Amino acid sequence: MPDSDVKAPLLNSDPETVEDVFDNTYKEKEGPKPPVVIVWRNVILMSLLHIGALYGLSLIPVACTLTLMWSVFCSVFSALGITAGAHRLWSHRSYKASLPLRIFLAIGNTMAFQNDIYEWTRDHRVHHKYSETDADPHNAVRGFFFAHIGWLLVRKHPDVIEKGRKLELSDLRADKVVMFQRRYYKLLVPLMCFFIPMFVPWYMWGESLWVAYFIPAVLRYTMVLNATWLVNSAAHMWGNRPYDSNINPRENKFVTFSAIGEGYHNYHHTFPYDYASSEFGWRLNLTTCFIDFMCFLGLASDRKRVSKEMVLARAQRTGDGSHRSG
Ligand code: ST9
Ligand code: ZN
Ligand code: ZN
Repeated sequence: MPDSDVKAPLLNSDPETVEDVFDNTYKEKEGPKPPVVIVWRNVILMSLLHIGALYGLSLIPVACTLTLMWSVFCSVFSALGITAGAHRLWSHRSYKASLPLRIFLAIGNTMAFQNDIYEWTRDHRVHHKYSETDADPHNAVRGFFFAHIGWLLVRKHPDVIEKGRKLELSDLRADKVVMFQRRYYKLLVPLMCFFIPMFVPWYMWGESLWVAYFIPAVLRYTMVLNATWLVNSAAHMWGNRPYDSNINPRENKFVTFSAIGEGYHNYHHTFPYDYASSEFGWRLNLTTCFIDFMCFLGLASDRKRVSKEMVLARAQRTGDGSHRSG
């Protein structure tokens, strides 16, 4: 792995560090919890989306090979818009990206349709800072279903909004790409998430509009959504905790595989500023390969990385004993 510009980790007091470090001074409010308010519009839309995706699965045998290849391309492109974009770049600032790369990632991110980058990042920083508490948007203590999809079907806990409003987000407001995407999001999402994935196979190689809508658009969107949600659900419940056994996030191989490198979640919550989101560089980590390739092309720089010594020391101090170096 090229590491010419890989930097030592920043200290929490470094001005470049974003607010993604766990705040152990926050205490959940005592007394009864606020009532759960179901948003039926979201329940209906998410149900229809998942029924459409199941139908899309049944159409795979009649789809052109090129359509299936295009669906894989759209999956990887939209996934990178989340992993390399909203997550490692905008939420954690774990490396720097040039304008063309930020535009590329924002397009992929819009294809992924997981709320705009500003909203995604705000929710994600609040997730790291108040993990597994009322102020965590997808608090995994409330169970697998809530952490996976349930949190998008109900009104947020007031503490999420209260704590989220106090976060420092000026870096996002200063990024023209982020603010442009936010401003035109309602227009750009139907175009990038549904229309383009459907139009290309129909126009370029004569796929039926029906198949082109249900496979590269609906099925691909639903699969990337679920792969992402698994990081919040499965990777907060099942797996080892080699780096910090005091926190819930785990190392989960299945999630790592399906979320192109984002399942090393015990490592990630312990060292959120590491651009590789893992101790092991390229291993099962397409996102890290992509960021390194962008550095090679001169489109990215300043990758932050945690040293081996620091990882080992932390694993010995707070890990669950399952750490294997190398
Ligand atoms: C989706 C997101 O799926 C997925 C994110 C997953 C994150 C995973 C992270 C894991 C690590 C990375 C791994 C990546 C792996 C990728 C693998 C790929 C293969 N702070 O929202 P409202 C304010 S989206 C501060 O309506 P309600 C807000 O600004 C799917 N303020 O709350 C507003 O204020 P104002 C598609 C906040 O009413 C007010 O509060 N999208 C915060 O409770 C009300 O906001 C959907 O389905 C905050 N954190 O409704 C949309 N939050 O009025 C779903 C809110 O002043 N969302 N505010 O502007 C909704 O419909 C609603 O948000 C709701 C809550 C019903 C869920
Ligand atoms: Zn994160
Ligand atoms: Zn997490």
